[in-house]
Amino acid sequence: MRVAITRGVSPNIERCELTCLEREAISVDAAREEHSRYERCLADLGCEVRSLPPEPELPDSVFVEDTAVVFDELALLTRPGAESRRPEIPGIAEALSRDRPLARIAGPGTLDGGDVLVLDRKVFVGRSTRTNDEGVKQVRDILAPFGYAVTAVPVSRCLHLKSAVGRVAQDTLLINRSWIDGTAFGSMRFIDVEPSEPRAAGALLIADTVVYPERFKRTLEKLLRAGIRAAPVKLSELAKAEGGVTCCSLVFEV
Ligand code: CIR
Repeated sequence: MRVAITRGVSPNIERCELTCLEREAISVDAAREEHSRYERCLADLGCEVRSLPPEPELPDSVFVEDTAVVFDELALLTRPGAESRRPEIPGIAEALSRDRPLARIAGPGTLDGGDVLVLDRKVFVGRSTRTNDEGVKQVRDILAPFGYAVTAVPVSRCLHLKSAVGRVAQDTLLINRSWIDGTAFGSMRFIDVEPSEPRAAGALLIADTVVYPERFKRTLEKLLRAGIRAAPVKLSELAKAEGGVTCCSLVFEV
C-alpha cells in the first residue's frame, strides 16, 4: 500500500519563510482549497492520504516534505535550515514512527527534504542555503550501511535541489539546467523545462503518473508530448509561499 502524509494549511501561512520570492498576500481559504484538491489527487492515484491537522503556530508546516525523507529501511528526520521550521519535526516523527525506525540529522547539520532527490539507491543532496555540508555528511553516514550512494549537488540559484530537478519517469528527469548542473545524474534522460517557465521542474512521480502544477502550461505540454502521464493540479496560492507539488506530501510504501 502507498501512503501519503500531508498536513493542513496553517492559518498563519502568510508568515512563511521566503527565499527567492517577494512576499505577497496569501488567501488561507484558497490555499486550503488547493491543498484539499491536491490530497484528492493523491487519493485518486491510489494513496492512502493521512492528513495531519494544521499546526497554527508553524506557518510552513503544510510543506511536510522538508521534515523527513522516507527510505524503505528508515525515516530520516531532518533538521531544517530555517530555524522557524525545526518545531515541525516532533509531529512528523510521531506520524512516521509507526511505519519506520527513525534516524535524525543532528546539529550543527542542517537538511531540508526538498534538497533530497532519491533515484533508487542513488541519493542526491542539494548543498543549498538550507542544507549544509555537515547535513550531507550525516545523510551519507546514516545511509552507508544500506548501500546508498550519496552525492552532493551545489544549489545556489533556487531554494532547493528539487526546485530545479524532478523525476518524471523511472529513467527521466525534468530539469532546469540553468539552475543546476545535470552531469551529476549520470545516464538519466533529461527533459528541459521551457525557458519561460524556470520554476517548472518540480514534479511528483507516483507510480507512472506525475502530479504536476497546471500553471506551467508549456512544460506540461512538453511532458505530455514526451509520453509522460500527468495529473495537473492547481497550486498557485501555495506557490506564493514557495511551495510546489513535492513539498506538500511524504509518499512511501507500507
Ligand atoms: C520554506 O521556505 O521553507 C517554505 N516557505 C517553502 C518550502 C517549500 N518546500 C519544498 O519545496 N520542499
